[in-house]
Amino acid sequence: VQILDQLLTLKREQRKGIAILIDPDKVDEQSHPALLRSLEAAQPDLVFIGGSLITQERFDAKVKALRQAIDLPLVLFPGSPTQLTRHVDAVLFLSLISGRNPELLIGHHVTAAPRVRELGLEAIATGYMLIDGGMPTTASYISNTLPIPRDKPEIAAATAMAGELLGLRALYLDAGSGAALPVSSETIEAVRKATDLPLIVGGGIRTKAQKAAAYEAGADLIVIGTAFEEAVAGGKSEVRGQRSEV
Ligand code: 1GP
Repeated sequence: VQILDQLLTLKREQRKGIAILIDPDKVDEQSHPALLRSLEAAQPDLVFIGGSLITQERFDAKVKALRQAIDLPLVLFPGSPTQLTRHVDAVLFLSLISGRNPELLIGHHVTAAPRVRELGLEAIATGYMLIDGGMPTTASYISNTLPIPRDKPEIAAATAMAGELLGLRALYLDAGSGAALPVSSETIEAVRKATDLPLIVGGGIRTKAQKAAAYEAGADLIVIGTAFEEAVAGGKSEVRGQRSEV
């Protein structure tokens, strides 16, 4: 339970954490030096691994190479039950509790459970909540679910409460990768008040102000994917008029 303990410690000590999300399909060994330099600059607490449409065999090899290069805890953020590998410290065992797709509430878990056990991975039961980020994202399209509307913090709060009552150990509020708008402070605050679980927040976070707002509203760990990828690619990129500060 080391990684869950790390999340609980972040929360208990009100030490705001950061996780960098790496899509193994977008990195190869040539890009490792740039990746490592950017990780050094970002100083994350955790590295999340996951994302795109990648075959199982290549996934395993890519994550193994990352494991050898990166001296930080690696946590799988799986996009499908085939994205399991022994070369990580833990897996977010995600239930998409904002949606009503039974495969993502229990089906994939049944498929994945024997392999998670076999690999001896720490599995962190996580209530994953997609929140509308102003545009359709890969996550809402692939999961075939509707996100929780941005302006309905009470629905997010009730969903989070249900997750806690069901025994989940962490919550992840996600506006989806590359979201136009990150999860609102009102939604984060409502969920923070509704539960005691460690709170992970991601999707569309690019600027220092957005990070600070998420922490201020009650996030324990924020997840940065797209803005980090741009930093690795050498981009001090201008996106929607805001300079990426990650
Ligand atoms: C997506 O929360 C993560 O699941 C990260 O999102 O790529 O927008 O940073 P970004």
